[in-house]
Amino acid sequence: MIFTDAMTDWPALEAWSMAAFARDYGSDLGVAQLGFYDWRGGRATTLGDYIAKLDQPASTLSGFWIDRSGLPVAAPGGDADNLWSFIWEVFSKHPQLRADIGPYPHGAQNLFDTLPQATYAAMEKITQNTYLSLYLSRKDTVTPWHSDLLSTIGSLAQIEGQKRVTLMPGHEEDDRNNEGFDPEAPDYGQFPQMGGRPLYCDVIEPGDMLIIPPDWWHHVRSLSHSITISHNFAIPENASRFLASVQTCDGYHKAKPEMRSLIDLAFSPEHIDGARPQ
Ligand SMILES: O=C(O)CCC(=O)C(=O)O
Ligand SMILES: [Fe+2]
Repeated sequence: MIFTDAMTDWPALEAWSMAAFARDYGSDLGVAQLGFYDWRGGRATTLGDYIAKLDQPASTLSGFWIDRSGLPVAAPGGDADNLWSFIWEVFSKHPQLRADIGPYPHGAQNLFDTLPQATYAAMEKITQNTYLSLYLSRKDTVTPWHSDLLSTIGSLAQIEGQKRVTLMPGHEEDDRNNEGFDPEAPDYGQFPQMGGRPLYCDVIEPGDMLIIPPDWWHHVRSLSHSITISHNFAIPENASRFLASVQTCDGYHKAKPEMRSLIDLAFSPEHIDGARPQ
């Protein structure tokens, strides 16, 4: 579902652009990443250089290659020019920019917005995931077919440029071997479980917010250089599914009992019902 009026009050829509980021934060360090779920390291470089060279091969970027554990390497594994996106820890480096995005639609009760800071931190640590990211993507960057982690709701808020998104509703029994499917060139011989299932396709533009229901599969192609905020969250309706997924994480079993109980409590039906607006 695409909301065309969900971001009208977001200062980011006016204030953010590749040009403004290059001007204000060009010397920030980050990684032009190779691969999405097959993360293969990338080019450690500056934001300014990444933006200045959006139309040039990745090998011309200043800096050096790193592998998936972050160590310098002479050459990257695989195709060096097939970059995914630039990862820049924007909200920890510049917390004031957090005020430029939101509010998210009030209709959905985003449980992550009301978590105490310690609980939010415990959740990120236990699940080894970040739930709010900024993607700076080159034209033709492809995010391959996947469903988002832990049965969260996904949202893509488009700030600059266009992206084409193809989606398919989740289907638990059949979805174990979906990775690798290419909806731009579907091979139903290799992926028979996908046959006959609907694919939805649309283009998001600046000001559009796409909401991706839990466990829906999706593929994204940047049609131009593009700025997107990706935010995953839970609402009361999928809180128990989210909690059940968190409880299967390795980190959950390794975490201290106090940390586990912060999460258990925050997403328990009693707590959520108690916090529901009357
Ligand atoms: O914007 C993109 O390229 C894909 C984003 C996405 O699917 C995600 O963040 O999970
Ligand atoms: Fe996704």
